[in-house]
Amino acid sequence: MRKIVSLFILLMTASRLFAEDGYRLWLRYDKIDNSILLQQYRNNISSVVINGSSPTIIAARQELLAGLDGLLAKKVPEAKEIKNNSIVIFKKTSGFPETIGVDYTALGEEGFAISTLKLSSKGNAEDIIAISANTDMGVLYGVFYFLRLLQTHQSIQHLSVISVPKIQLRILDHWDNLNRSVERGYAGISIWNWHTLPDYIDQRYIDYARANASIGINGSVLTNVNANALVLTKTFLEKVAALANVFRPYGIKVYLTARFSAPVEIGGLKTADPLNAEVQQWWKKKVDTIYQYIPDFGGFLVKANSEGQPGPQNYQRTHADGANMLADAVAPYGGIVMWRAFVYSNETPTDRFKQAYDEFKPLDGQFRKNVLIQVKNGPIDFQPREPFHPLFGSMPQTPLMMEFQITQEYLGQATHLVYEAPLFKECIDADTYAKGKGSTVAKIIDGSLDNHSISGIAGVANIGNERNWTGHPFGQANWYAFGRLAWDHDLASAQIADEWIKQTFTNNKTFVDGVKEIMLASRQIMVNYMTPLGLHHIMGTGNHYGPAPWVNNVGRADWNPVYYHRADSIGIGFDRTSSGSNALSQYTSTVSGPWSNLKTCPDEYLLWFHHVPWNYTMRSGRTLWGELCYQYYSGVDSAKWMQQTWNKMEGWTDEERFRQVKMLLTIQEKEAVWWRNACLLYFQTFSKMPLPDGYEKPGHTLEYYKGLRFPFAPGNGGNL
Ligand code: GCV
Repeated sequence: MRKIVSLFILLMTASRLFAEDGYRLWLRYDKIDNSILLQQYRNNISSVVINGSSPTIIAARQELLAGLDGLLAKKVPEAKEIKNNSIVIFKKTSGFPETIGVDYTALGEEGFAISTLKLSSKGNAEDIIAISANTDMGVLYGVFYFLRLLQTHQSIQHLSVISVPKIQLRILDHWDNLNRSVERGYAGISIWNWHTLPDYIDQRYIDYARANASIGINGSVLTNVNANALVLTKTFLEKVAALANVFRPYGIKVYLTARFSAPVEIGGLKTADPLNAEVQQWWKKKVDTIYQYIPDFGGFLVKANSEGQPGPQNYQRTHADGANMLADAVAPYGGIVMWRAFVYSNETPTDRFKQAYDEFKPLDGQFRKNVLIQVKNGPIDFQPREPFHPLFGSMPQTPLMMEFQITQEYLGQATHLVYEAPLFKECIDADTYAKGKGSTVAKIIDGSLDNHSISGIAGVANIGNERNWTGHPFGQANWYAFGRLAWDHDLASAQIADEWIKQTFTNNKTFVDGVKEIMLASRQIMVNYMTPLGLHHIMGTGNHYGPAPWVNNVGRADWNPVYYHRADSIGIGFDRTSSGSNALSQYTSTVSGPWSNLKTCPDEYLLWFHHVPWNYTMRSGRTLWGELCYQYYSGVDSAKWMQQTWNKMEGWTDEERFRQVKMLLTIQEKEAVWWRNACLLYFQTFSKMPLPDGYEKPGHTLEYYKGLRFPFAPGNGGNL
């Protein structure tokens, strides 16, 4: 009996040792489980030859050796000399080996080449795989790419890869507070442990850098845009420097958020007026100090005169005055300023949709060369579906950065499986027609449409200190997809999903196909059960959790859902045509033309732009009310389908994550029902129309849904 108990304990311990907790993300490097392929790879990789000794090359070496050890389940020796089937990694300028026929001018600072070739060594022509670049960072990116080929079971014969990022600044924005709470964070507290920094370097910092480098992210804004000036004090700069030291070998620069009133709050000045000489001097000195601590500091991200944050308008100055003052301070060091266009004011009587454009478009051409204007993907606020922001295409003289939200503030937070690549792609691929057909948002943010010398894209991170980093295991896919698209916005959502699943779970075809299907459908499914037909901003107040289209009592008009859906006895939706707020006039006529006309406006944007009668006949032949019901109900049906499809995956992946996702999909389905019932019961008080026959009746009354409270829902951070 004792023996059986010990065996049981041993087995339990062993299974715990190998438990798949998600910490390794997509960098798992487990043994290739296809024996034929494994043998081929082993035959093709006999040794590794590494030229160089910089910290970045050391990181590349470690990654490559660890990756090969794991994937091939054998120690691949490091060799000094090239042999047959060596993998050779080197920087072009190292002069090793002399020439391999790669056009290095095309690779720039971060690109890389991976080539299968014959190289002579001591008179023999050896078959090798060369991973080379102009810079050490290019080499590291190449190593990650090569490991991905193995992880996703691709051929490594006849390689001829050239990969160059399309956008220069590929940044994660952390909305992390100094007390470690994370605004709109759903995966625990901040990974930055300010209390134990700078002396304690958590392994997570290194793994964070590895994960980011593996997908090409090269910047990290450590702090919340609702900023705390204390991060600019020496006590914190020392801690920031410690993180920068960890990230540097991985090509990641650190950035900080600059609180505009810092000169007053921590500098003892009476004003933060950007045109005041003392204030300018204060920032210059502050920047000098920052660069003493962090010589490659990236620059500042600023939220100003938005949602209560201080800014230049407090002193009757413009956003350009504010941004330029900071830009002048960081310019001598090569730093940049990312100034956010997310501005709207309750006091301004115009539609919130229009306000960023109204404020920023007139400033085009007035910003310094090292300023980028960071624009959210939609004009309101990261909703499940938004039309692209009208500033894209409207400020040709200014580099515009994209700001996506990876964290799922409005997308079911950390309990809904929503794969965001299709959402990102929809926006990136949108055509602004600013310079005729083909003037896509992608070309604006990569700088090619208007020939800008800097370009950038940011994603608000979904990372916290939960063991698996993102709370929902599929949240990792959104971090991954952001990085991959930031590197190459032409990649397809399906390809990104495919490679993420293979690296994160398994290459098993049944699993890959099934899960990919769920992922690719998930965004539209969520739109259907939350905000179909162009509804937007109808979630709970403050925590933004769950449905609350009835809220009409928040202090500011533009924080109330009723401001956005405008339901009344006639119909529903926000008239943004010329007979309404005329926000559509902010787009080129090629874009606004079809959207302005009720008959040609795509269904998915309908209620963004039109107040539509309840009995209006839709393309489907249903009335608007009927269509709304149809979409909400099909959203719930599809959420059920996601569960059923996932259930078929049992046995194809580890039990631990299988069960985790299964439980989360149950929550998602329940919440989809909640969204559907609460919204339809509420809108029915205006439409006065019945639910179509055959639809399951809501399980509760509208009063019940209205009475639900969630005082401790995560991510609120004390802000709306
Ligand atoms: C960081 C929305 C969010 C806020 C966020 C703000 C912003 O309003 O709810 O939490 O604040 O956007 O992007 O600045």
